[in-house]
Amino acid sequence: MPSNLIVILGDQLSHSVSSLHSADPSRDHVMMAEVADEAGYVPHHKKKIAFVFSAMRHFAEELKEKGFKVRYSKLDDNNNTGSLTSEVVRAAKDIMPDQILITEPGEWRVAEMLKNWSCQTDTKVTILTDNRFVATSDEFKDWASGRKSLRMEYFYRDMRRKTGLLMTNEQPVGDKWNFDSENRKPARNNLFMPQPAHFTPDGITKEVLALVGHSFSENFGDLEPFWFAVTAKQAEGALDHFIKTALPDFGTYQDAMLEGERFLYHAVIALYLNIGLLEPLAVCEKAEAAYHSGAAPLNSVEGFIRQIIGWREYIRGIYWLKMPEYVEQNFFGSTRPLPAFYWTAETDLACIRDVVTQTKEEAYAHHIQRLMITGNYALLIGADPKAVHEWYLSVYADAFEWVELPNTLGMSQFADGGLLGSKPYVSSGNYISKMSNYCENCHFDVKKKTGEGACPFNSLYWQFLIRNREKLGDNPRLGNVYRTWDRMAQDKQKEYIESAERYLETLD
Ligand code: DLZ
Repeated sequence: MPSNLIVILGDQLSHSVSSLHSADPSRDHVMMAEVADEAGYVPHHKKKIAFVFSAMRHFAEELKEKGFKVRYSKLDDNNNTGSLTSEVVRAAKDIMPDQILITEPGEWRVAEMLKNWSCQTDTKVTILTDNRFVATSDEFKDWASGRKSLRMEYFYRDMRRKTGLLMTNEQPVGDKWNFDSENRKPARNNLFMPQPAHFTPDGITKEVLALVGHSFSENFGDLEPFWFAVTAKQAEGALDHFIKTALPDFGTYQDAMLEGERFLYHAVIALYLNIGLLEPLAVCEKAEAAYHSGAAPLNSVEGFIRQIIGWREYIRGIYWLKMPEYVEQNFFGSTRPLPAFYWTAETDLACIRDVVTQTKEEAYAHHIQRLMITGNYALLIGADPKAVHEWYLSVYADAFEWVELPNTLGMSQFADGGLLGSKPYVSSGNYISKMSNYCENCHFDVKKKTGEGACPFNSLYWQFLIRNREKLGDNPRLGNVYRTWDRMAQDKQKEYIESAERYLETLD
């Protein structure tokens, strides 16, 4: 049998990953590398870098315990050459393997990089399918081919059939595929608020925190307190804790927002799934078991499972179907730079201040904060979608391009012109006021539509729809909205447009 150099990337930290399937500790070498290029291609949040490095180091230790020879480059090793490619070249030269083995990377940029490895090392490179997803990218391409519309719902139903999750005799449990009509309730302040499981940094994590604090001192975000899980065992604990304390109300309050309540009933496990500490199917099976044992209701469990085998898989399929052109999409031709307060949180808008502050402190915000606060605002002001994408990719610990890019560019910014979503996710202040308590302590008045002191979302909402009417006017889901505008008195329309334009000038 040929000897292998098995390359494990920072988001491939699963013992079941395909590159390790037939690995033989007595014959093969594993290599992992902390490199400046991966840590620096966008200005990642300090906590995100610490999370990835600490989980990588823990995974390397686990492999060593299994008897593997692990060649691990720490970021501050003297001979670390700073890129994945140059570290692979260096390792291949020292180890002289018969072949280099790697599971396909999650990101197009890295997949391109890999194409040069064979000639740069003069060694055969074998790339294996990533088995940690329910559908392979080729299966998704087959599903997508010939379809007029690529809506998630039908793909999701196929994934339910494929996995058998929440199915009885080919029928969905509860006789419906989707229970969202029972979800989306606003939260009240006096609700019991569970918190995600916290883990105390051990020696390995402390060493990483010192390294990141020193090497990335200028990066965005607070490094400490650091409480993320960094091993599969801890991540499993975080999942169990979520299922016990928050899953029952996950569905009901999925779209709610409360100032200072950073996690509500969300799982905060995407970061663990996305680097391989949790397996998607095993996660869903645990949630399904909670439903069958009566510990969690169907609306919550179905909504949770849909996020994982529906949305997450669908988004990955779109990424590989549409890259590399996808990242360049800009349907509205938006060019405005992202306001500085996306990094500083220094703004009078209470909702943005709250979301950016928690993003800075936690490297986390939940999906409705990302979609309807920072995403909504960026879309309304006409921010450059690529700048918005780079912000999301940088600031969230769970953000890896395959999942973040379609969510940001497609779902949130409608920059793909409606491939992913049937209409842009924009709202006035009214939606924010209904779903949160942000407006109660805001400098701006959400009830005031235009003029001094009015909530900017109100006029920006109409100005966005009007300035993009040529592109959106035929959208059937916006028909009512445009009819409301057309019925509005002309002087009121003028006030909205002028108010928004005055506000936008303040951003210039
Ligand atoms: C996100 C990340 C960071 C910050 N650092 C590393 C690293 O030093 N070494 C590594 O192998 N991977 C890292 N990653 C994850 C990679 O960027 C990831 O493999 C690609 O995004 C492909 O999905």
